[in-house]
Amino acid sequence: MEMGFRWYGPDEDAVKLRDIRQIPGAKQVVGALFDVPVGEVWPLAKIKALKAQIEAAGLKFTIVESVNIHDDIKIGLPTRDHYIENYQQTIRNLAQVGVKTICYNFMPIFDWIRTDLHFELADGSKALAFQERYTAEDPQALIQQIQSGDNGFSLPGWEPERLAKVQQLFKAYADVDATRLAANLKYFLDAILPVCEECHIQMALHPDDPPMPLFGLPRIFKNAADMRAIVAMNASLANGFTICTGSLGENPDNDIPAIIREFVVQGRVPFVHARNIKFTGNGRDFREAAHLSSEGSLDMFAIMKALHDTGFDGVIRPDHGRDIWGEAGRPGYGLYDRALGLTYLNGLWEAIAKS
Ligand code: DNO
Repeated sequence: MEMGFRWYGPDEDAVKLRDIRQIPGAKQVVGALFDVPVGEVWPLAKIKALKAQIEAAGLKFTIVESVNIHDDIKIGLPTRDHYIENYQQTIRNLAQVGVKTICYNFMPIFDWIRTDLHFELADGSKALAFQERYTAEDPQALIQQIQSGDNGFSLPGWEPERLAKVQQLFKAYADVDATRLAANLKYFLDAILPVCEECHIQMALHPDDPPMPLFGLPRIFKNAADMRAIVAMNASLANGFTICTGSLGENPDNDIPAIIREFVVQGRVPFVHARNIKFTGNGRDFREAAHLSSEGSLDMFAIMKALHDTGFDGVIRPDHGRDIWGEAGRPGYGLYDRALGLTYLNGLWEAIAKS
C-alpha cells in the first residue's frame, strides 16, 4: 500500500509539490492534465513533463485522476468512436511513462454534487455538504451557488466551459436511462480494455457521488450490485474500481468493508479514496467530516482493516478535507486537513499491521 495525495498542477493548485513531500508517508502524487479538453488525446510530451516534475520532488506518479469521458460516449452518439479512439491513444501515452491506473467516472453531466462548499462546523472549520432539497430545484441555481463559492478554483467536473452547455446536455441525455447508460459503459469498456491489457493499465471506475439519481439523471455505480453488473459487462481484470468510501458511504445501506472484502480479493481495486462523512439527520443529507472515525458516520478503522486483511497493495489517498487553520483552499482539496487525514490513515495502517 502506498499513500497518495491529489494535486492539480503548478498553476492550478495552491499546494506545492514540496508541501506534499513534507507530509510523512506521502509517496504518490495523484495527478492529471487539467488543461486538455475532455475528449482530446493527452499529449505524450505534457504527460512526461508532469511526471518529471513529480519525480524531481521525490514523489511517484503511477495513478491518473481522472481521464474524463466525453459526454458523446456516455450518451452513445455516433461521434463516440472518435472520442474512444482518442481515449485509447491517451491510455497508450500514459502507459509509456509508467502510469498503471486510470481513475474515471461515468456520471452524466455533473461529476460530484454538493449543495454547500462552506458548511460551517461547530469548531469553525468548513466542509462540503449535501442537502437533497436543493436538488429539487433547477440545476442552474445550484451551479451558480457552487461557482460563487469555489474560492476562485474550478472544481473537478464543474469546469465553467462544461457547465455553460448544461441545458443542451440535459436535452442530449433526455433518452438516456440507466439501462442505456450501462450499455454505453459496456461499449466503452469493450473498446478500451483490450488496449489497457496490452499496456498493463487498469481502469478504476469511481462511484457515483452521491450514489443516487439526481436531477432525473441516471446512476449506474451506486453499490455492490452495480459493481457486480459492471464486472459482468467485461471480465477483463483491467476493468477495475476506485473505492471511494465517502461516495459509497453516502448511502448508509452500503457496507464498505464488505465491498472491499469482495472486490479487493478479485484484484479489481487499485485505488482507494478514504473519506469520512456525517449524516446530518435528514434522510440522506450529509456533510463531510475530518477523517477520524469519531468525527463522522464511517468506521475508518474497519475500512482500513478490510483493506489490510485483503492484502490491498494499491494506492490510498485521503479524500476531501475541511478548510481549517485559516486556509481557503480549493474546496475539499486544501493542504492541512488532507495532510492530517493521510497521517491518521497511515497510523491506522501501522497499528493494524503490527497488531
Ligand atoms: C471529487 C472527486 C471526483 C473524482 C472523479 C473521478 O472530489 O472524487 O471528481 O475525481 O469522479 O473521475
